[in-house]
Amino acid sequence: MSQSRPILYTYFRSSCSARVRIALSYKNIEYESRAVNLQKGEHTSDDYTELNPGKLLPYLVIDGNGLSQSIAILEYLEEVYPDKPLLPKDPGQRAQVRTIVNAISCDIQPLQNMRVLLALPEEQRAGYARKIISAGLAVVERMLEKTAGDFCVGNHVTMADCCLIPQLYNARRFDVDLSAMPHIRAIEERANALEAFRCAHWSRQPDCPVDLLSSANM
Ligand SMILES: N[C@@H](CCC(=O)N[C@@H](CS)C(=O)NCC(=O)O)C(=O)O
Repeated sequence: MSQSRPILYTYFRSSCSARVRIALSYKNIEYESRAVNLQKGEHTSDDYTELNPGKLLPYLVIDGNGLSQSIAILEYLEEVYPDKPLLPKDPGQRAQVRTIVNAISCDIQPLQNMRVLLALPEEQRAGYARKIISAGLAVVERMLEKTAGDFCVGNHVTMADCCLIPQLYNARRFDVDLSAMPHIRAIEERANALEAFRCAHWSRQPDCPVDLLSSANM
């Protein structure tokens, strides 16, 4: 295994990058951050596109591999760094974790991604994002009624929590009403009490502008 520290290309506000930040921190894998400013379009630069032709964050260089797609990265970390597992042993519970992961990473986040919002007239963006996230999280809340313990599936942190908590950053940014989602709010509170989630929070990233810190609910 390579001796050098992994390098994570990330942006403070990227929820997909946050999934990976949480998993790395939870598994105590030290890494270096390289900020790529989405607002400035740095993800479309030639240098970044050479790494990740998808022009999306995150991108992780680890053990001689260059990996894109946050869920593939979570699966890699789970396979190669099995300590502090992010998947339960029981196949049924593993499927529940992956169901929630997919509900967020396939059915919510892509619909409210930056490139999608930028395709809309500016005055429609926030309302559209709020609607998509609200409807998607309502589905997740229904799933959690059946699967949750202290966290999304049972009483241990899993990949599902690595995906849910960053999606809630976006929910709060777009003023989604979470009052009818008690499981989601309880899991958020428990997760945010853990150092792995705290240090991965958008407000704790070196590239987070100082003027946004007052809006951080941490
Ligand atoms: N399926 C990809 C999605 C990655 C993604 O959408 N990343 C966002 C930030 S969270 C991005 O880079 N957006 C730039 C854009 O929309 O052009 C993954 O899970 O890694």
